[in-house]
Amino acid sequence: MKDQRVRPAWPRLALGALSGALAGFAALAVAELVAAAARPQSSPVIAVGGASIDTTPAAVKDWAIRHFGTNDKLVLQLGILAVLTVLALALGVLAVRFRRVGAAGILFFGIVGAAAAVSRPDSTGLTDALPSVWGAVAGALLLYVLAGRLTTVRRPATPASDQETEETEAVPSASRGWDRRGFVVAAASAAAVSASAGTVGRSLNASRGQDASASRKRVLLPSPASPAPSMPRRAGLRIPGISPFVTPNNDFYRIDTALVVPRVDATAWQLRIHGKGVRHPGVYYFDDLLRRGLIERDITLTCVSNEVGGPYAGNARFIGVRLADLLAECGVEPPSRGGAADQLVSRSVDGMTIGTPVEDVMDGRDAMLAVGMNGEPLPFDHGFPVRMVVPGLYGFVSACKWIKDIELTTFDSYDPYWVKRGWARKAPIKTSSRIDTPKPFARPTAGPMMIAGVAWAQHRGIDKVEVRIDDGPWQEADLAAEDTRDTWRQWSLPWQATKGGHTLTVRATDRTGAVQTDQRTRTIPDGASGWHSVVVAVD
Ligand SMILES: Nc1nc2c(c(=O)[nH]1)N[C@H]1C(S)=C(S)[C@@H](COP(=O)(O)O)O[C@H]1N2
Ligand SMILES: [Mo]
Repeated sequence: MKDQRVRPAWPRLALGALSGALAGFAALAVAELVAAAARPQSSPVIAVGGASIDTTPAAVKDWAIRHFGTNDKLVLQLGILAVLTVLALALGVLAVRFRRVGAAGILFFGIVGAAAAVSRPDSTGLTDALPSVWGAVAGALLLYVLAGRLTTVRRPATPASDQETEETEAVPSASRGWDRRGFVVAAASAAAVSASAGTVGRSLNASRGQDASASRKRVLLPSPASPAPSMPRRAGLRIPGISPFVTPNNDFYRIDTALVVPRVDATAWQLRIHGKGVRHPGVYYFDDLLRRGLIERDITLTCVSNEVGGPYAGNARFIGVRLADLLAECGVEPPSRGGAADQLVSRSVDGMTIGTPVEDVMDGRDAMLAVGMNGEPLPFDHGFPVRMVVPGLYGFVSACKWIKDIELTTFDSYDPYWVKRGWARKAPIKTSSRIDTPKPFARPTAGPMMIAGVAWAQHRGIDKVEVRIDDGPWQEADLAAEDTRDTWRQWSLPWQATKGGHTLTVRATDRTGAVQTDQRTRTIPDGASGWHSVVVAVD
């Protein structure tokens, strides 16, 4: 039998693509609205994004951090939206001929989003599937209706029979063979409804964080029972271009896997301490912590993903509860005194797990559950209401933000998040130094200038910094006064710059006498090593 269908002409295919895009937009808008009303983390874009962060090989993630820095998450979300747009356009074109198939395609992606949301580590159950499901149903219906307008013949004589048919009838003329008015009305109303769903979702989302913001504003940090040793006046050099000794909160690097920054209401927060060898498991509330004698310390944090010369290190004044005291109260003993657990696993509200040696947090160093940073409650980005900070260890093995649970266990029996992805179980911070000024490829004029930067070897302390110009001898730099061995030290070296290209290289020696190695290693598995060099062209 001869096929009586009219092949859809390209303008209709284009309108099909438009329908697909509108349906995809509607699906996402409805999903965002439902997610905003329920839980922002259950939005399909966030869930799929989170799942892709967790399954990205360490090398790719490292590459993304290197190229996009802290914008990596934005790039990921834009990438997901780009992929969804292409899929939606394709489904729209498909729907011009097979509208059930097009609609089913949207439902299929809804199922993918729902599965991702339900299987996230911080999922609160099957209800996390709802945003994807409702979004997909809305998108599928819309595509079905729009594609219907594109394939329906409107019979002028009987307007009542505005009944959809699956393209089975021959149409008099391809250009007149579809319901223009119906399409325009449906498309315009869909766009309007989606836009308002998006707007309502936004404002819902904004108001959701209000309890958390209000609880943060109400926090009054007590003055510490044990204040930070007074910072030597000469800890901060006044050299243009050098990293300030204290990193302001707004400039402090942020590294985490959270696509939506958790906004935790401090009044509803609690921390559980339990596990192997915990004789008195405990639950602590935020106010409990504030009522204890707090310690205040300057501590330099460093990310293991920091490349040689990279920006992921910052120094802040933290205030919080000494972790060893809490653990002792719960009856925990370190392994060296016969304790059963050698690994402390901290869990965050967003499902992160971080493993820290129990011995390290109980060896007398200022490991703490921090509640404040540089004189204010922790910023949301940096873990409000409570995070862990352990001097001397990279953040991925110590600095759990938005912490809610501490479990004592063993390294043999449990691998936390990063270890499962190929990073080291234990990772003390490597002795490092960085040239802050001059910047790479700077073009200073010949004459006197300052070479300056920072060096860190947390919990060992920096003893010496040396700078080499081209292949010259190592020259000892001037060190700013040491605040504590848990903080970085600024250094500087005056230089008579001569015309031409020069390579400046820096290396540090820590207080154990170990000289920073020139052996270059990658950041994976336990941190980059090697000397930082800067090439300049002096005019
Ligand atoms: N909940 C949670 N805590 C986390 C992380 C994370 O991804 N999620 N990243 C860790 C890493 S790798 C580092 S380097 C520090 C960074 O802390 P900052 O963002 O406050 O600088 O947080 C640590 N704590
Ligand atoms: Mo990190």
